[in-house]
Amino acid sequence: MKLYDLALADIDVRPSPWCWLAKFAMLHKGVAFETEPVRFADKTHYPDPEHGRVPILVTGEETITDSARIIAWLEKNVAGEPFTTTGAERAASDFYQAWLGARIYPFLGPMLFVKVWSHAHEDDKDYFRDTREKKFGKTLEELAATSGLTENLEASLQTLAAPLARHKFLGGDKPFVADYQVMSAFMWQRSVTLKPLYEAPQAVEAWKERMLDLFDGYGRKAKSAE
Ligand SMILES: N[C@@H](CCC(=O)N[C@@H](CS)C(=O)NCC(=O)O)C(=O)O
Repeated sequence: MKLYDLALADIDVRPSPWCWLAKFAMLHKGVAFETEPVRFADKTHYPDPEHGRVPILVTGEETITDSARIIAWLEKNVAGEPFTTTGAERAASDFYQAWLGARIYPFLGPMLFVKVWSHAHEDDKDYFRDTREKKFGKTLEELAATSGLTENLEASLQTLAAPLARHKFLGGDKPFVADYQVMSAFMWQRSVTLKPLYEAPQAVEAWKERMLDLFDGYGRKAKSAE
């Protein structure tokens, strides 16, 4: 199976949180796969240029776009450890995704965009800047200077520390899909810098280390631009 994965100027640096979610999902199911790096601007190498977004999974017979559809496809077609076993887990996964969208990405994104831009391939720089600045109506530098990013992010991580102070993983004794959803945001950060950008509670840091150790250290071995 081939997973199309976004790359920066260094082809081994893979920033996309949605691609990270798909990679964790493949690893969780124990599926052998290779990744195919693609750039932001040139969509001609995407298996579905019209869709123009990654991750895209090509299985041989099927081309599946969107991380949520990839996860649903894996759950249906691949035996092995399920991502969720109960309705409560599926509801919790929906909650974490909404929480990421409301309480993590709005603060982490503005912190990271300039860094992603600075490490993007020269051919991608204008495209990345233009698309993000149009979306947010501010320059990347203005976004990075938004007041309260650190404070807001740190407050959100205090919330994440509540389950992680009592459980090894968000899934309890073992990771379930929400662990991958949340860790994917931190893999985005890690792909551009290993330097600390804010303070995280000890319970969150310890969980991150456990997540990096999973699957023979797949996340830990991933290359960072800085
Ligand atoms: N909902 C989609 C989102 C995919 C997405 O937005 N991917 C971004 C990378 S994180 C992308 O392909 N960006 C290419 C671009 O900006 O043109 C999913 O979950 O797969």
